[in-house]
Amino acid sequence: MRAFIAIELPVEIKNSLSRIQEKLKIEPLKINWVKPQNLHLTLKFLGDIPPKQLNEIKQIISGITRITSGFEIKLNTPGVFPDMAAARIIWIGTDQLPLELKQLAEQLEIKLAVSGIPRQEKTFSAHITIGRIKSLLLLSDLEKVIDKIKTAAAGLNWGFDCKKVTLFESTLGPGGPAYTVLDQFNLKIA
Ligand code: 2AM
Repeated sequence: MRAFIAIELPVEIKNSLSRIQEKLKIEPLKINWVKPQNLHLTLKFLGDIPPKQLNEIKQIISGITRITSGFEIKLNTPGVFPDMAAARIIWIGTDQLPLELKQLAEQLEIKLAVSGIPRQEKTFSAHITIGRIKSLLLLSDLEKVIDKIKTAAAGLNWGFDCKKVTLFESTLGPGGPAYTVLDQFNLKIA
């Protein structure tokens, strides 16, 4: 089964992001916009795991979340991966990475690696993917998209309290992935 660990977003934030996506859809650009119900902040992509490993993974997540305090995250900046010249992913993230979030992602990497889950080579970057670019955009078009996100986001309050971590199964289908909650883990009350 394909699985990943993520932070779910409050419905108000999903709605705000969805409104921004709607504004950008009028552009004739080849971008797959992530469905509002699928918007999330990935902590760790597990890839294909044998279902019999699930309990072990849940215990690792539980061990980490139990000793990590909940935190507030402020989403305040759009960006792209890997860079403006070859952008494939459009995201919203933060330039104020909470220490607890950084530790959560690091601990998951370290402890899951012991159980044979491959480590992510890149350092953790807290982001919510909102769109996937299907074919390279002109730099000027991409700059327009990013500017529009900044304008649309100005004045919005995108802070939220993160109190739990979710383990998702991802099922790939012709209409895109469908995510199912496998389990949820409360963070320590701060
Ligand atoms: P991202 O969009 O936040 O970057 C569920 O599939 C999530 O896992 C995706 O939203 C993506 O996170 C992440 N993901 C999917 N495939 C991945 C891969 N091969 N390597 C790392 N992360 C991946």
